[in-house]
Amino acid sequence: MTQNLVTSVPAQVRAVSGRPAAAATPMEVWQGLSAAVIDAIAEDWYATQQKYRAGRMEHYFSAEFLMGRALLNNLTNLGLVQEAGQAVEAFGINLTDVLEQEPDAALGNGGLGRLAACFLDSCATLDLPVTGYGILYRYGLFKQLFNDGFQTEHPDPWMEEGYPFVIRHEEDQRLVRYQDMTVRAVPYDMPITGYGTKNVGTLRLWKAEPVEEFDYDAFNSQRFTDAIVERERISDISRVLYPNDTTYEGKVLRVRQQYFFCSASLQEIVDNYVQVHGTDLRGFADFNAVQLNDTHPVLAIPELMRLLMDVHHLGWEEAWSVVTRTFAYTNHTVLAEALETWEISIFERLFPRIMEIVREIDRRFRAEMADRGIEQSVIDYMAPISGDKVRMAWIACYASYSINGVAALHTEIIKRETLKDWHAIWPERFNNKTNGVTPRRWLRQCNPRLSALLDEVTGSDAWVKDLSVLADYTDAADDAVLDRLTRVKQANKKDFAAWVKDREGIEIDPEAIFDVQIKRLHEYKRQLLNAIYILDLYFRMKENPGMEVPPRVFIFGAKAAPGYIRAKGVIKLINAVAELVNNDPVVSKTLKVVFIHNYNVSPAEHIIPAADVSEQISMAGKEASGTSNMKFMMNGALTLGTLDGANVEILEAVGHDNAYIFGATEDELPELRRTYNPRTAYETVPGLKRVLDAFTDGTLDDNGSGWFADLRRSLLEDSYEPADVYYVLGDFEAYRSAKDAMAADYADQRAWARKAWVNITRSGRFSSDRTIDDYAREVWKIEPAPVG
Ligand code: NBY
Repeated sequence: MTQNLVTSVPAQVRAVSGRPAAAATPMEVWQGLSAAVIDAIAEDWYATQQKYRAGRMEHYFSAEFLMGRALLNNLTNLGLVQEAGQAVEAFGINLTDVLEQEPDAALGNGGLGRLAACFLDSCATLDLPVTGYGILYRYGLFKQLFNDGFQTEHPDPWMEEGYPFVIRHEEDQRLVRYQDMTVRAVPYDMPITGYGTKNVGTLRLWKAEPVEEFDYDAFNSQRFTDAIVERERISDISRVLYPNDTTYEGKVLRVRQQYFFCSASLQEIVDNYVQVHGTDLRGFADFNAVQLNDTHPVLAIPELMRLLMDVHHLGWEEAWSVVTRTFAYTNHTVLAEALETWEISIFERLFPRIMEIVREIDRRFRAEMADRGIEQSVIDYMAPISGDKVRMAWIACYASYSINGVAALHTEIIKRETLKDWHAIWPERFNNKTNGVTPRRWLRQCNPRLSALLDEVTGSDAWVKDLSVLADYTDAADDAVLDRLTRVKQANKKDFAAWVKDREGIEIDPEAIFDVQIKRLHEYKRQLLNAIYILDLYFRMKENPGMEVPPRVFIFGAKAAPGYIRAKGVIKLINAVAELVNNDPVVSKTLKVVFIHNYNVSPAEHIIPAADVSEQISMAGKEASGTSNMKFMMNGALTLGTLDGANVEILEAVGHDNAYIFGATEDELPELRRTYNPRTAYETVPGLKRVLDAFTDGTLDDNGSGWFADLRRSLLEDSYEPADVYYVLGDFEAYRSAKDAMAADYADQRAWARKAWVNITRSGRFSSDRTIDDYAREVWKIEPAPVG
């Protein structure tokens, strides 16, 4: 680094604001400081790109990258936090206020998008030649507000005030051709710094623009509106994350998006291969691998076939041989959405050549399967084309050399059920890659107090790059360390209480147990089970005023898909429970319910370091992995969970004494469900009837929406789906016992701190560095390529 931030920042702030640094707004200071960071890494970033393009590379294709804020993350990775503080304090502004100016880059829905972001951080830190490719959405995931306790959605124009962490590279633009339009794909690069390394990775996000700035003919012939409409149709492609795909037109746009970033990225990767390695494309897969983050980028498969055959003149077999050595596919769910399908008519309309290639893949697949003697009904089920639909997951399974699940249990389930026919034919393609999260953002950066304690206990910051070193210190905690840990948590909880007061206007007691469930709202994640527990506890306390109840704050954060009415009903229900509990003069002394609105990456950075209890209560077999479970563990919260997803592996790491596990297991559920009658649970499990009746007897108000009656019905009555699909009432008693026992255990602070310490020190396996090292060695076959 040539310059110190203390000298470079004022100059950058002046350049951005046009006034002396001391007169700039906090937003302008954020802009200036961010520009100074880009300035500081520019040389290394360029050197890294030059180095990577010469060797074997991995390309991570994802429709989502949930990056969150960039500035503090970069300062942390570069070791510049203190210096940045000095730089801005010199002209009278505090670093925290500057950092709070930054919008979250919410270019993802949830775990899948955040996983991609953690992976990029690990790749940079491990000096691995990996580039991310996605879409520069102008609007990220909707902003959530509550109106009378109902979720309302609002646009998130996150870049509108300028965003220094993406840099436009006009010179690298590509054309993406559809049958009805040709679009300019302009890349915007985001630098991905690593911790304690000069390497700087890249996330390349494509923006759609008209080929010609303006259609002057249309303009001149008074067809002004036509000219604008066509421009807007093109800009629509990168306008918004997940346009509603329930209508046909919505689906067309979604497919356009998918093809847009796949085509632009592959054109660039192929061009780079030609520049560096020459025009014989048969060697492409020796230097390039592409990881498909779920099925959203699967159009890359026929698109690479097209580029190899139509542009570079390979024959089908040669091209197919390259393609099937290039792609690897990650599955993220066993729910029906894993099996993304699109109408053939959409493909025909947008890109007939791609459809032609898909038909040929289908034809050859059927022939190959028949040769193998596979039964016709099985072939029909597995074929890329079925009726009027193209099945993206089947194309992915057929063309990929690697297929992975995201936790041990999940991988077993996809082998046994979701993808069982594939596994029967190609077992060697299947492998597990248990998810991980980056300890830079999710510990070093968001929890400076715990970070300092770990530095002290271990004698260095080596754990930040190798979290597994903490395992050596599980037994090293004497009472003094445990008491320090307790004080760290208490201080974090105080900060969080102030943050909640400011953001949500609710007072909470930092001495209470902070019990947290933060994740997308889905029936299978069972936020409803948590809400039922709270209501039941409320009624128990009303019934028995002398009951000893450990003080607790129940904290939620969740967005529901705008069209998922039942999920929105659960949000409204939790807000109604919060209203009831928080306004009860007696119960509210002991219990509070807080629903953090607009849950996102940066709220998570405030919540997780303050959490005591991590709610991971999905119905067993449904949560592929979960990743918040890992973030909580690293920050010393204890898991209250089912044996689902990566919870299973967390339990293996910490042991039964240090986690609270309850409920039916994945292998028990089919048998349990055969005889399960939720009505019986309702009538016989003490407390359940009272709670479910409160949904509709006037205790809770759904403002006439009928949503609470629908929730109650979904638990008790068979309709187009059986009653209580997610076994909420079936698991209720086990959940209540485990949660009550856990709350009682909190009283022994020393013992609690010891459990928390075990969780922290055994979290090494859940660093995304471990996950990425596994991908790099076993799937991508790439080596670290450090610069300088
Ligand atoms: O991926 C999540 C899984 O539910 C979670 O268990 C896992 O830990 C995580 C990372 O592997 N899946 C997820 O977040 N999925 C989505 O966000 C998503 C996005 C798009 C669509 C469906 C699901 N889509 O249909 O387009």
